[in-house]
Amino acid sequence: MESLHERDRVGVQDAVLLDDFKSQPVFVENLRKRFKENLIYTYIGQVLVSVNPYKQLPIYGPSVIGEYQKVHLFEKPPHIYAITDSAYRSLTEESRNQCILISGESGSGKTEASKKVLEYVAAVSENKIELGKVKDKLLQSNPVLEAFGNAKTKRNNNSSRFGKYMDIQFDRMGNPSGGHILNYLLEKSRVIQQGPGERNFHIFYQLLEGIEDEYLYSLKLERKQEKYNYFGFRPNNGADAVNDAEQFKEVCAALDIMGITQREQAEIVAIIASILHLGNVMITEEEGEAILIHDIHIETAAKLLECDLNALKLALTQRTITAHGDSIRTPLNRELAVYARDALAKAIYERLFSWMVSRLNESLLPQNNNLISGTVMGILDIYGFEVFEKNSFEQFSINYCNEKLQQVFIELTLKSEQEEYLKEGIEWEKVEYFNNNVICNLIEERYKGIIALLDEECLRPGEPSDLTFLNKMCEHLSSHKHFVSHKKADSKMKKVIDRDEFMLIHYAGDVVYSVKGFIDKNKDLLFRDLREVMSETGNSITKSVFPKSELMSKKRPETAITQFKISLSHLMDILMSKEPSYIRCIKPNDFQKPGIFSENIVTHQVEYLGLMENLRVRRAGFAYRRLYEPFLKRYKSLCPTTWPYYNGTAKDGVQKLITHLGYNKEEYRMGKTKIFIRYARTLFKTEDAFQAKKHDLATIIQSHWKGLV
Ligand code: AOV
Ligand code: MG
Repeated sequence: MESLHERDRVGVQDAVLLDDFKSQPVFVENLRKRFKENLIYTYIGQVLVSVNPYKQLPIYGPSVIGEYQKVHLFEKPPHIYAITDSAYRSLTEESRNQCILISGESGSGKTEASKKVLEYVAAVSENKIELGKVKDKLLQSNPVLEAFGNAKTKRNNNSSRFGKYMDIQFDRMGNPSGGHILNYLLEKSRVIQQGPGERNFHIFYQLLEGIEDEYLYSLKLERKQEKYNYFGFRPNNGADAVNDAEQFKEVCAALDIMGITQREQAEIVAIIASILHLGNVMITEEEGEAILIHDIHIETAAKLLECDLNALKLALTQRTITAHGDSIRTPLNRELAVYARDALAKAIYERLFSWMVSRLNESLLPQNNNLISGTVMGILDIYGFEVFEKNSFEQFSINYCNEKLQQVFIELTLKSEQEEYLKEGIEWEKVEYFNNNVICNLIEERYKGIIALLDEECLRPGEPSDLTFLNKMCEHLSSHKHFVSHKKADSKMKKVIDRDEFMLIHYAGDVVYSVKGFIDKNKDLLFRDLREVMSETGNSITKSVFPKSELMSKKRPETAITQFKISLSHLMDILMSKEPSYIRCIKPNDFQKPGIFSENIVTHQVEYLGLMENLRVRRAGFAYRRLYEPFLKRYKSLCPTTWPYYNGTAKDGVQKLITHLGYNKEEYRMGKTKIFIRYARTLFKTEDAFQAKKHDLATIIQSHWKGLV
């Protein structure tokens, strides 16, 4: 721990130690002091707060990992390695499944944090050749997923546009034996359109920049980005441009390591190229009927996907409607044909992404089933809360996901901590906190939540439109405290809400959403004719992701948002069943620049992440708690009454043990089933005494055996 003088300069490493722990400015000032000294990590008890430095710091890598190995959380300066080590030990020593929950807004450092966790786990386990392969695969899944699932946004040059939950599976020796990835709702609209100054998914540029001339020529592509309609906005300047060509090499190498064959890789390249060509297919109209301009693009797209050119052209300009057993072909107008073309591009990309995840999962399957211990460490890295100038269905989904994650945080820390004190009969001061459950309900409540209203509108016959959906929301939700319609907005409000917009007061801030596109994006319609053509392609990946069975199915598929809701609810169950560790990421400024600590921006995040409540609960609470039985079992040898023979109750035994150890009254409380220890240092003393005793006993036994020999 730092000296008094040191603390003045660099602040305290655990906010629990702040004199004025109820003051938000004091908390933020502590973060600022540390940030200026490049100390980006601070604890609130067991929760790690991380402030994005936006520069490479020499605080990672093998030697630092070595320092954190098997050292108790509070014995070294705060670090993501310490949190990971603690989770890893709980997993290996006590067989408890773990999950590391990383949250924070867009650009705060979640994805980087998730990589550090993985890096640590890979480094601390044994170094055998066959294990090396598994670890390599776990690590190399990242560049692949980032190439296909990340993009430059206004908030983050490498923004995750999908949610990711990854389980690392362990063998009985505590070594990683495999992994499994779950992916959540990819922002596929980005394939056809991006906001000002933003880019399409990295892979498109990587391919154009990184592929050899000849290969590029065979795909009928050019390096010039302005040639492609699906790159709406040009990169604004080269200063923050990533090195796409170099990254393409890394991605190909990673695909090799993941066991993706050369043939599969060629098919992936063909699919990406075909999407670029599809975007350039020109469509005109004559007497209300769409006509494709026959040119190189449609021809190449068909060739790359290995499908029949005429069938593809037909499916893009006509639609088969089946009624009473009869099929009739009706022509599409230009607008619908453009819609169909874009829907196809988005669907191919989205399905390719899911295919990639399942292919990675295949490659991450544990090789030797006998050795699987069944314990896992999950890492959750989702897209962070985001607000742009224009927010649509995508931001709505992302922010909804963040609301759900905040719920898990509340359930698992604030609420459960307080409930435990009550249950155990330990006296303490109740801490008030904002429970965002009310917003989750507004969004997902049955029959009357936003999702229910949106689905109802999407599925009703007639002409549902974005505006009728908006009206419906205004009608049903206008009295809700967190829903604001343009009618409700008054002059005092900072934000202007237009007639086609609504505002949600999220836990993390107010966001105005435009309803434009909600219905289409939620319906997520891809005409059957196109799915049929795709199911017959020679490109085996495309063929497999558009299965014939889907065409046979009579069931109406769930809407996009309902699928998302179901998968999030499943995710919540997964998270709740594990022992959680938290990393709360904070973005220090809006410029993605090092050295700038904007107090306003940090304060806002501290507020909505509930860090002050977290601190108050923690401060009122106890650093450590344990059921009486395991506590006694571990430390009984430290007291002559409990060792070598003891047959009273565990609670009595613990009381005798700690009295013997000289715990004073302030240091602990006896609950109904658990002992609560206020300070970590008290526990350390006991643990040290135990280790010393164990060592002494081992020496005695050894000399005893030697004497016998
Ligand atoms: P995010 O995952 O939280 O945003 P990232 O992890 O992508 O944010 O971080 C954004 C950028 O900040 C990275 O590309 C790095 O340049 C920098 N950065 C983050 N953490 C560190 C660190 N520990 N050390 C050095 N630089 C860092 V989003 O996916 O947009 O929600 O959706
Ligand atoms: Mg990210």
